[in-house]
Amino acid sequence: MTMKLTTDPSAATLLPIAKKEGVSTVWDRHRAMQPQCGFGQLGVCCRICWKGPCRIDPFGDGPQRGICGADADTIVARNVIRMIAAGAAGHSEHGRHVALALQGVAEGRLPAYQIRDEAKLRAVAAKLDICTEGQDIPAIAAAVAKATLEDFQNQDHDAPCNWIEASLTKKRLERLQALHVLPHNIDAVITQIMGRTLVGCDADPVNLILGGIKGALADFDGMCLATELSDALFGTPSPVITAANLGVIKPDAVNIAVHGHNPLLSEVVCEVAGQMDEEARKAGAKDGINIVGICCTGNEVMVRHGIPLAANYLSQELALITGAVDAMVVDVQCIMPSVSEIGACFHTAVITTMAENKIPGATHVDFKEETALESARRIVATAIDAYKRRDPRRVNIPDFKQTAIVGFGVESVVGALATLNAEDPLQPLIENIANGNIRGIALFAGCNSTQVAQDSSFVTMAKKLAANNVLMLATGCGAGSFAKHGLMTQEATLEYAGDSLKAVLTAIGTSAGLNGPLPLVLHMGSCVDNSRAVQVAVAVADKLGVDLDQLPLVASAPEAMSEKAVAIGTWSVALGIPTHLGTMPQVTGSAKVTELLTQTAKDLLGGYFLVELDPNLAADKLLEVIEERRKGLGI
Ligand code: NFS
Ligand code: SF4
Repeated sequence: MTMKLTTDPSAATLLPIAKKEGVSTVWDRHRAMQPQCGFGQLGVCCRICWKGPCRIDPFGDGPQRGICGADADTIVARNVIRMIAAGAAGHSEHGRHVALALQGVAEGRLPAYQIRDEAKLRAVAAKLDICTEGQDIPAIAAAVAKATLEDFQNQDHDAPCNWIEASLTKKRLERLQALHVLPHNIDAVITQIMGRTLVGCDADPVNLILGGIKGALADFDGMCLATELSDALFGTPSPVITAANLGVIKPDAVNIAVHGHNPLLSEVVCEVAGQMDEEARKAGAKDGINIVGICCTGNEVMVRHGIPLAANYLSQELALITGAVDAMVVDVQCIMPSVSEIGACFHTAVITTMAENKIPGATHVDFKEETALESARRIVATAIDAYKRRDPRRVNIPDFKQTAIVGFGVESVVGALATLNAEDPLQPLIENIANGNIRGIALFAGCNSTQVAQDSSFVTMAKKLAANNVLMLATGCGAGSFAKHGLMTQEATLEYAGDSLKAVLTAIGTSAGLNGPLPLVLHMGSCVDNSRAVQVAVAVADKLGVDLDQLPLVASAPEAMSEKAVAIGTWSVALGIPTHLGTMPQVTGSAKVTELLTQTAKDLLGGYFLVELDPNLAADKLLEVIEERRKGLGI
């Protein structure tokens, strides 16, 4: 294997140390896994029942049907929509926790939480058409929680989920309704996917994929509510200057890495760490407690509080190999099971917190919203304890960190634009798109994957799109890539943006008081915060009286790997957005499913998947798509 593994500069320091310490990393295991199974890669392996596993011969010589008679189209479609169901389950379970926490706060049951952003709560209530006149904050919170939980309970198939109805253009809702893909109940839709993909059920690939699209839209619903209710509880992001990459770990502090996804855990850990700082100093850490983020939890606390980001997905193990992380606290999703073993090689306490997400070898501190403060205190105390066992001779913190200006929620984007036109904040954006100063907008999302040299596709594509005057938004591990590589800085705008984009970013940034341009890529938050980008797009589309599939808007997940990314990509397509994938989706064993997702979708929904593994060509293709959309609008 001569492929470059990662472009993250920290790895150059830490991979040799991993080798010396005898610690295997994700890249070692990737190498050991070669060659990977071709049937799996094509999506034609079926393990849905115990007559199998069955696999379809892609060359046409061997079996063309599984033992039950399912062909490649059925098998591929079933496999991919099960991925969507899993992704939607992850996001909406996260959303359900937040909604239940909001309900608990409204009822005064959860001392660890409060409504930190009342204005946001009121805005959410208005969005959901909840009358707030004369109501106090707990009553509004209760009503918002109730309307949200209906999205998990409604049994009327003809009544779409509340959040999706409140979050899309009218035209898009009509189009999705006509295809019968609007979800009425998140849980029911996910259950239906599991049920229809059982042995001997739905075998029609088109019908299956439509069911998958409905599941993906349930995923979108879950994300919208997770994002907006988290803002009400923890604050709406606004621009903040912070830093990213492993250099944010401090040698003289108790370093606690918060990792996973749900802000319900990390917010309380951050708060309690502030209260226990003195204890850390007493234990000898002269810089007190230093919280750093990993993956989407990292993004959540980064955009809300400016907590520095240590790592995105592929470098989570490297954080431990620095030998200076005293505790890694995790909740759900994207946590490599290898972390407990690596933690044990050092002094690091790897702490799991969710009853349904444990890792052998890790310490488990059960985290419940009702007793969140106590659990957080136990977690921080465990970190301080571990710090005392740290071996300074084994500490290797790479000297890499980049400044990152982050925290661009819808409100702060609109707020920045309002400094140019208070009456009509979207006008400056629309004007600059119409006159071509901004050619289009690209949303970068999704993961890292060992199929791609870490971060390289994100960075290559962003530089090219920037030079061609495309405005860029980012979330998730994509945002982490850009932050680590210095593309969320004003300097990056000056260096990489095309002239007209640079002028627009400078005008907005200067008038918003940033003393210079906006950063080259705007960090909108975690993966669930992809809903923020949709909100901006919907506002623009509504103002122009068009639908989302007419806007010069594209999405890209150049290093996707998670089932959650499959769900997000699919709703992005369903909303009418051309969506690039830079890793090979496991569907190409069925020509029919591939055609459905990359071509037929375009007629049905306006959006479609565009697969291109070469980041340079991918950027070119997205630029072409943007120009085609501009032409359609006559601009
Ligand atoms: Ni999204 Fe976030 Fe990262 Fe991918 Fe995982 S952390 S929810 S799934 S790997 S972007
Ligand atoms: Fe094989 Fe059919 Fe069972 Fe799948 S469902 S494993 S194709 S027999």
